[in-house]
Amino acid sequence: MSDASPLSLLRLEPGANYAVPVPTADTWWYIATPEAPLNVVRGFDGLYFYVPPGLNAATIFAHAFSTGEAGRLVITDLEGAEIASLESDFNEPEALLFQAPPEGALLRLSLVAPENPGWSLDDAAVWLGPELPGLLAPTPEAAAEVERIAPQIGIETNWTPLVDFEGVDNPIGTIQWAKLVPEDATLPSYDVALSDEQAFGGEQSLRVEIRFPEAYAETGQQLKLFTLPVPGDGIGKVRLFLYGDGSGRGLRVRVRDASQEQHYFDPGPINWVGWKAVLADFEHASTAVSGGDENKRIDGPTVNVVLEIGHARSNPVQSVLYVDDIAISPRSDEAGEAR
Ligand SMILES: [Ca+2]
Ligand SMILES: [Ca+2]
Ligand SMILES: [Ca+2]
Repeated sequence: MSDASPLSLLRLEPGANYAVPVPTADTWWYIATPEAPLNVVRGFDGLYFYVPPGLNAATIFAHAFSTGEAGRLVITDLEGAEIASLESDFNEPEALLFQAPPEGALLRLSLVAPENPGWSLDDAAVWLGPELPGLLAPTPEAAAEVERIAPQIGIETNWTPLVDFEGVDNPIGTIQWAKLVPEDATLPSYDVALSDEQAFGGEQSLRVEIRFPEAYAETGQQLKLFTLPVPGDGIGKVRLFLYGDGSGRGLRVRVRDASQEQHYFDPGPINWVGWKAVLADFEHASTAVSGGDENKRIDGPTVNVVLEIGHARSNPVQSVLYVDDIAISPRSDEAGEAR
């Protein structure tokens, strides 16, 4: 090397015999979203993230697909007190569910070696649930910036809770099959009720059990759950949490606006087990609109949120699902007015 060459010193820490460039900017973030997970080798000890206000709970996922490779996710507050942890082989993506302070918070996440002596920590992917801005920061100060920068990169943080399924009154007002079911038929059947068996936030959620006969012939059958009218105007996104059963059932989120205009969003099949956020983006994604005032805007003052749960022959004959914490965010072009 000649004397004129710039000299960089890289110190290779034991257990991390590779180097990653550290940005020269004052603050920077790792992307850790469901679409773009943070892929790490041998974990990390301390990255910071921002929990927006208005969440009762939130999720962080890890996936260490190789057998024997595992890890331990640990969430602490900034003083180091543990909030939640999960040790698993993470052979399938698995969520650590934790209680979130309703006022929002800055928290610290680590992926450390598992305590199980038969497991080791090596390759793993980590991402924040879709209810959280999917950015991990090297410092609390950088994490605090996420509230400001998240909207600029399309991450919604401005949620208003609508329905939490607490209390005694069921906010589901109407339940219908899409295809007529004969009155004397015992199947298909449904049982939809408030339940304390599972909750994403609080103590209760909505339990939805549906049963079909073997070899059910009707195609395109769906169970439709309509909320009672809930306040909303200029809605951009609807978020809810659904405890999936891995059944692969179709799911559709609909909003019926005050003019009876129908807005449909298809988030894909229920192919997960456990709690997961479902995000219905009525503003940006390709959604179907029909009827009503045809202005392609979700107009208030009140709307009905509708969940449509499908059945196909490839699906099991019975499912039990849970729904919790429905929230809305305003259209981006109206967000200033709504704040
Ligand atoms: Ca594994
Ligand atoms: Ca609840
Ligand atoms: Ca409309």
